[in-house]
Amino acid sequence: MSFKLPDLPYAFDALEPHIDARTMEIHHDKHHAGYTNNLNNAIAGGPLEGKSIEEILADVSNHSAAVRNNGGGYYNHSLFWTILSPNGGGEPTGALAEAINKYIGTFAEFKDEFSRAAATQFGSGWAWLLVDKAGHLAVTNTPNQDNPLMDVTNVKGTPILGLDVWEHAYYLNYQNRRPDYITAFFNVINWKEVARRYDAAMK
Ligand code: MN3
Repeated sequence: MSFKLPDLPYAFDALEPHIDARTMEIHHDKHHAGYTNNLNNAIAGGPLEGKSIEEILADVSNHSAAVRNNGGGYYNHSLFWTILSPNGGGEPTGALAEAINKYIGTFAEFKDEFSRAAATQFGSGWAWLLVDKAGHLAVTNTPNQDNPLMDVTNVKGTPILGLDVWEHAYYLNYQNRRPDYITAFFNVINWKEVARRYDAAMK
């Protein structure tokens, strides 16, 4: 097997009350596990076997829908678990905070823009904060399991923060109230990890 389902870096109930334990368990053990298995099946014995997920996504337009959907699902959730933390919330500091101020606005303006991107993604998808090729920060959203690493997306770059707005990410606790889930998400963002990803993308 090429790709391995990463362990959650905290307990299923660690993010309560913002994200409930049952949702985390199903999301990680069923959904993310499914994307990982399906990606491995889709690339088994072919030219993509042994490539990094970043390499695969960079020219995903040349690959099957199974690779696009499951490769995206594998990558997106692997990032998502790391940018959540029971000790999260608050605001970023340092170089990341300065870049948000420079390219987006105040933290409150960033929160509004990111929340709007998440709320207005029709159907299933993701909201992103990314570093583009010029080293600027941008907010965007993508449908399904697409992400800014893919050559098929409009706004390309390295994602450093992502929010899953598929119903499977929030429906048990929030039902149709996606805006409440988005608000709660800000209480568990691991800004230390987002800043680490920002620094890595800027290197
Ligand atoms: Mn999901």
